[in-house]
Order: sequence, then C-alpha cells, then structure tokens
Amino acid sequence: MTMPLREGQYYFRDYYDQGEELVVEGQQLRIELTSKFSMTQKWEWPLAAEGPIVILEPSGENEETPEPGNIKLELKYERSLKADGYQLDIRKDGTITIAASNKRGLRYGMDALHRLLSVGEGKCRLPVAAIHDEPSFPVRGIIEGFYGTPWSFEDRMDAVRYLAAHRMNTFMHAPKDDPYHRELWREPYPENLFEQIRELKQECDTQLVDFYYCISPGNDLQFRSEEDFASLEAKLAAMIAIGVRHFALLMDDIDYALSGENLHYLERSGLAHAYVANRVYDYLSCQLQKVMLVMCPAEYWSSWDTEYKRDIREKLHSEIKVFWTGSAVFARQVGSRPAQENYSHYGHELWLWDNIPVNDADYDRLFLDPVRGRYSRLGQSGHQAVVANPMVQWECSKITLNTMAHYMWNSERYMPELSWELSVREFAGELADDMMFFCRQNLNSQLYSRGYEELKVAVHSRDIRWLDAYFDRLESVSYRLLEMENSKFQTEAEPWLQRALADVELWRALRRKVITGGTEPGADEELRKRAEACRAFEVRLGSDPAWMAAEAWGLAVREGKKGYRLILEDEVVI
Ligand code: LOG
Repeated sequence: MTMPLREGQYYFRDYYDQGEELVVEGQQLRIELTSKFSMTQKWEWPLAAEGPIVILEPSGENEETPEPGNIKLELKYERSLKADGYQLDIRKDGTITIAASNKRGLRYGMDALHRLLSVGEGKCRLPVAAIHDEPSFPVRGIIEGFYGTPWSFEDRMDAVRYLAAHRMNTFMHAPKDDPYHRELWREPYPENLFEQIRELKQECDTQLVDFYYCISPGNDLQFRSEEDFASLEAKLAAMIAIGVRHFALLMDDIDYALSGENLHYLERSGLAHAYVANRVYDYLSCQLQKVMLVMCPAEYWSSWDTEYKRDIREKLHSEIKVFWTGSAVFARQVGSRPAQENYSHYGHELWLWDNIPVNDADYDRLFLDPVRGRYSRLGQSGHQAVVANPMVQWECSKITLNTMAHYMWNSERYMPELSWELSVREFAGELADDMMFFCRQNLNSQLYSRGYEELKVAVHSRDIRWLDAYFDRLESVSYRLLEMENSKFQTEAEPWLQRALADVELWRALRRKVITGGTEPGADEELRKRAEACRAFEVRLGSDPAWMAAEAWGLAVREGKKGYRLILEDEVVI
C-alpha cells in the first residue's frame, strides 16, 4: 500500500482491510467499466492519459487499445450515501466497486483508488479493502475574500483543481479589491475579465466544484432604487448566462447605519439587508430551478443576540444561508456554545466563513500552521458549510488549507499535528523537514498555538549553543527552500526566506558583540548594519528570532507593535 495504514485510517472515515493484496499484471490499472450509475452519463473526469489509471472505452469504440483491461470496475448509484460520499470495495477476485449518490462521490472514490494504488516491477498492487467515506460538511472550500491584490487567473485555476483533488467542492469569488465586486458593483465586467470568469466557471464544472459568484453592493446601495436593483439583476443575469448557479450577497465591512431614504422606508439595517437578500432570492427563483444563495450579514463576527439578528431571523427567506466568522473576525476558537447560540439568533443555516489563513491584517506575515480550535461537531450545530479565506499568497495557503480540508471532510476525527505533517509532506516532498522548520517560524498569530516556546526558553536563558544551532539550521533551511522546485512557492516565500537569512546575520553580529563583551573593533558597526538590514524588510518571521535575542541581551527595544530598535552603549533610549 502506497499509503501507510495509519494515514489510510485517518484519511478515510472508515477503512478496513485484512492485510491482503490484489495484484494484477501491467504497469497501469486498465479499467473495464461496468457502469450502473446512469444509463446515459458518459464517464468523464480529469485523468492524465499517461497516469497509472486508464479507463478503457467500451469494446469496439477504441481501436487503439490492443491491450485488454486488467481490472473490472463497477460504478453504482447508491442513494443511501450522503452527497459526495462513496463506498469503495476492492476484492480479491479482481473486481472493484465504487458506489456513490452523485458524480462527485464517484470522483472521490476514483481518487481514493489512485491513492491506494502502487505500481512497480510490472505489477499493480492494491489492498483488498472496504472503504466507506462521507463528509462532515456538505459544503467545503474557499472564499477568495481578502483585501489586497486579488489572485491571478492562473492562481484561481490552480485553486479550483487543488480544491477538487482535496475533496472540497466550493470556490467563492469575492475579492474585496476587485472593483466590480464591491466599489463598482453596478458596472458590468469588462470583456476580458468576464471571459476569465467564464473560463474559471468552466474549469469548476470540469472539476465538479461549485462556483459562487459573490457581490458586495452594501456600501452605497439605495434600497428603494429600482435602478439599483436593475443593475444588481443585470450583474447576476450575466453570471446565470454562463452557467453560474450559486450566489452570495455580502454585506460585511460596510457602514450599515441607514440614512436618508433608506432609513425612511426600511427603519433598521437588519430589515434592509433581509429585504435586499429576499429580492435577490426572488429574482434568482424566477430564473432558476434551484437557488443557492448565501448572505453575509453586517454582524458576522459575534455570537450574542441583537435587534439586527432578530430582523434577519424573522424576515430573511428561510432558504437563504447566513455567514459568520465565529465569535470574532479571527476566531481563535469556534466552540459549540457560541455556534449553537448564533444559530438560534440567526435562525437560518449557518455557514462558517473561516478567516484562516488570511493575512490581510498582517501583510508582513505568512501563516503556515494547521487550523485548530474548531468544534468537532459543528456540522450538528446548524452548520452546513466551512469555507476558508486564504492568504494573498495562494501557493503558501495550501499548507493550512490542506489541514482544513481534513477538518471539513472529517471534523470528528481531525488532528491538527497529523494533518500538518501530511500536508507539509505533500507540499514539500523530500524537503518536508525543512519546510516544517520554516512553517514553525510562521505560526498564525490569530490562532491558538503554543507559539515559539523552545525558542523563547533558549532566548530567555541566553543559551548561545542552542541558538547557534538554531540559526545554522534556519540558514541551511532557507537556502534549500530558496532552491526548491516550486517556482510559485519561491516567488511568494522569497521575501520571508531572505528575511530569515538577514535574521541569521543579525544573530551572528549580536553573538560577536556579546561574546567579546563589545570590545572587538567593528562589532558595533557590524551589528548596526545587520539590524538596519532587518529593519529594511517589509516582512518578518512570526518567531522574530534575532530581535528577540537582541532584546534578551539588552541590545534592542520594541518599537510599536511590530518593530524593534537597536540600542548600543553610546545611545540613549528615550
Ligand atoms: C472581511 C474579510 C477579510 C477579513 C480579514 C469577513 C466576513 N470580511 O473583518 O474580507 O479578509 O476580515 O481581514 C473581514 O471576514 N472583516
């Protein structure tokens, strides 16, 4: 088994084998399909032609397949399974069955087969196993919802493929600084941008990912203006025309006190927001057979009751889902009590907009640790969805996101440390140990974690030997990661890796100064130079190791929230 048992038992909700193997001849698993899933559906999903799995066309249709199949796969419709769930049975007699209640379930079942397959020495090996796998949340994915430079088209396309490969099914398009999403919400997209959205939506279809078009008109929408509603509907109509079936109306981060006409007619913002959401819902209902609409209320970050929530509870159409981010914008924990309470205050299905690993409030940081502190049974407390808001740096977001994907799929069994290890290994392969070391310097300060305990202890006890080893490691890790074969990662993480190297130099200058008691000529000059080099960076490691050490030796003071300043004997601190 390519996948060790421990991982299989973690990755799949229910995994059972007796240690037996199914071995078939050949370098590829050549599948003959016996499909009972649908009489009319053609089997199609993204499989690499030269990959280890090939699906043979039914005999007669493909003349270029002289080699016969070596495995029989039956795809079966099984209505008792949850949407996206599947059952995979690999039998000793060389037959395999994947049962599911929708296409996504079949795809995940097929991906599972892929993960379990190992090919070598002219043979394909699979464990004889029974897997039953179903998700904790029906809706799992990301919301590109951060402030700052929106992702590129390539990033988004990659994100959609990444979601699909990690059992997530939702991409929400809500870049705060895309003018057509928020500031110029009335304006149609220019042709080239619209074309990109169309292509992205197509990729979502291929990957079986739901594309949500999100719009944020709340800053200046006139609730009584038919013209404004016409603009809103035109924006939605354009999306409907390219096949979009999922929508969100976002009223977060607006000045939501009503004034003028809005106040005169609608009295309270909760009533106004329910009114606009209901109108959007009604419009969509006239256009579509099935409507999916989520709204983000203005009060999305608390769990106490308010008049605003009461108005939404009483007036919002019952089918509209409501976002919240937990008890804070950056929720250290999303516990069962606040989740239950907010569910009852809003009285609608809640969707968790999880502000992890987003770094738009900490542009100088990368966040590379696993999600923690989310209640394991949120799915049973009114929550049907978890969507993560990633970092401006898409590639770097994958490390946390992969752990979130584990939580979204099986929140009851989620183990942050194990998920972190698996995620880092998948991301960095042979450089996993180096990557993990780097990740440990970049913990999410918005989340609960024990922080940089070992480093702090060493710094406070001024343990020069420990610190020497630590900074040597930081140096070699940074050089290796700068050479890593992932150009996207290199580009995104380079400022932090270079900053790590500047920290190493600062430490060495500091060490020279403290070991010689400051008597060596040029030591102060060197220290000043290295400190300035660090200060010149716009980014920093969360662990801030060199400055922490300088502070412990009384050679630096904190300045403001994030900075430090060097103090040498000849300088007076004010
Ligand atoms: C914004 C979000 C932003 C995040 C973190 C929501 C619902 N809205 O406080 O766009 O990325 O904080 O800065 C937000 O979270 N509001």
